[in-house]
Amino acid sequence: ALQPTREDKFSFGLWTVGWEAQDQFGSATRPKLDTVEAVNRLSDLGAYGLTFHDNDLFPFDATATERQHEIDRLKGALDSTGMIVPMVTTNLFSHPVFKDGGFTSNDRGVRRFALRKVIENIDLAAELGAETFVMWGGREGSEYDSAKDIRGALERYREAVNLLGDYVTDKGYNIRFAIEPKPNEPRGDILLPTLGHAMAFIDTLERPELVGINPETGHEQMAGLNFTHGIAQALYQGKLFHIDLNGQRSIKFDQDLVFGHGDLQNAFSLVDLLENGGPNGGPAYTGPRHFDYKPSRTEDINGVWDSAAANMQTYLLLKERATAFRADPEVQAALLASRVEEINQPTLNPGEGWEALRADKASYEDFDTDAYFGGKGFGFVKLQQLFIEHLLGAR
Ligand code: 3MF
Ligand code: MG
Ligand code: MG
Ligand code: MG
Repeated sequence: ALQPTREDKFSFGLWTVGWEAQDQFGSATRPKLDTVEAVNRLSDLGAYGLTFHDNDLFPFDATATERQHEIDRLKGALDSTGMIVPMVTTNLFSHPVFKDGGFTSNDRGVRRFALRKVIENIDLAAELGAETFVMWGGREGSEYDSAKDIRGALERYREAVNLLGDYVTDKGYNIRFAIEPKPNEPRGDILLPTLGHAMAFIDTLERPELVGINPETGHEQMAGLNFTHGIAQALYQGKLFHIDLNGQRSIKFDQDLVFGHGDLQNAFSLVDLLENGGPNGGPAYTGPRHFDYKPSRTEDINGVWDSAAANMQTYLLLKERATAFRADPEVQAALLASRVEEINQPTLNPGEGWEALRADKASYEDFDTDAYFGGKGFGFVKLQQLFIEHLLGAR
């Protein structure tokens, strides 16, 4: 069960295993990884998909011939392995031209260039059969409140996403967009910093049904938020179009650790939600399990593949543990005692409005508050300890 298969739908960004490990303070510690090698090795390890930014595959200044050459090499590797490209995204952050943003740069010429760069890349995504197009606006934001008109920038963001919605609709592409929130880094403050901000923004679009979110574990945790809660809300609102799984240890720079190497308890509740939180205890999410992590700077190429395998193995271990947790009669009894399912019972009776509620003395005048809050507890700690025992493999 711990050997990944294609059915598990594990995918990796080309920029993850391909990261040469340059950081703010030091140069690269690994050589460039070839695309074909990345596809072959990920396929051998049991992944089903590769994702990429345009400039992970070919350089920013590639000629049309060079670009096509790299695309053809990728296609060859996909054909020979059976790997697919479920998602494509655009690099609107590496080149200096994007230093004040892509869709929301104060410079209108840059905004038009950014839109064109995305459109060219959407054609490639469609050609490769990708169904999700991620947009991470890492440079959309500011360091200084005086430097950016935020309402104007949101209006330009909206204009851009609306145009891209027109594009895929007019072209008849089977592509949906997923906005990836992040609170900061590289900008001091990034627009659409959390999944909640992003979902509220999506509501303002002309084609909201075409746009969802791609939340990343570490990004929400950088904002001090509970990733599992956020994913649950995204599912509730039908907006979980894609997911970036990784590890983060508290509020600091974006660590991009292996999935589970950060907040392991939250990773466990997340896998339980994704795998068992759907109808009749089945999966709540059926899309790619996409890893957006960085093999640590200390690792050589063997460490890269060890870390890629670790992401998938940890996910499958947590999935196995979550199944055991749900099947344990003691857990079921504890869930019942904690009344966890009762939240799904409507608070009002069928057809009841405020007048009937006000007329119901049992709900207020005669409600025995002491019986509930003076006496019996909810038993949540006992339940959580069972959760921990399962996570630790003690049951
Ligand atoms: C940065 C990211 C990005 C996005 C990517 C699309 C460089 O923190 O997470 O990766 O994930 O642009 O998935
Ligand atoms: Mg990250
Ligand atoms: Mg990231
Ligand atoms: Mg990401």
